[in-house]
Amino acid sequence: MKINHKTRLRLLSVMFLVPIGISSVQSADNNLILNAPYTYYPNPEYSYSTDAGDKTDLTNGKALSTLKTMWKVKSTVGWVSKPDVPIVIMFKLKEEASLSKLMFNTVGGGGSGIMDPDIAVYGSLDNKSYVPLGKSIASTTPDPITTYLLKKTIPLQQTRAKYIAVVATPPAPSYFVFVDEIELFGNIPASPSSKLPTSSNISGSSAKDLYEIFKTNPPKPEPQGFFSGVYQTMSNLFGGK
Ligand SMILES: [Ca+2]
Repeated sequence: MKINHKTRLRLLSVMFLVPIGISSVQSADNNLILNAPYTYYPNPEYSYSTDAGDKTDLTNGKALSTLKTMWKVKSTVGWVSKPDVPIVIMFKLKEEASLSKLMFNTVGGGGSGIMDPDIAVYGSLDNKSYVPLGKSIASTTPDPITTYLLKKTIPLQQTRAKYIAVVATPPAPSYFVFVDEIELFGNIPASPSSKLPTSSNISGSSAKDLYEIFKTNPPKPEPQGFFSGVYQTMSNLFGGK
């Protein structure tokens, strides 16, 4: 069979493009909240960092990599909280996703009273009931001199969710929360095997709703991914969806 030039080009396209297409389907996780809007409660109020950019600073794809004094730059979002009072930041994804991890770019060490906060992550399918997905405990032993940038990673066990709440609880002595980027890695559409309980005893539809809950009942220090792991195990045992 004689193959003309045009046909040869088509064959070459198929040979090279098909493998590329397959590899993109199997690609690594994406940051699902890059440039995405978000809500928070309470409003940030730390004087050196608070500005109109607080509405976009957390998902603009820019994270500090050299400065150690995160709280002095406008690209940061900062809160001065009170003992055991959380900061709640919420995201709505375009569709349900399988989530692998959340990364919270903050600062710690203890210098100037700056400690990294506890981070608890909750997920929901309906924005009515939220389920704990994972947690990262605050570092211990504050150093009165040292500060450093810190990217806290919370594994999310491929759990399915569309709505995400990040609950940051600042530790003593000064109760600060500083963050300049939050990244949420996973895949859309969600894997058919990813799961999330459809109800829980944490009910709310806004950052303020969850703030009111956790203000009086702070997130418990569960091991990372504990609840999703338990759910997956129970689901496998009882054939749940
Ligand atoms: Ca800012």
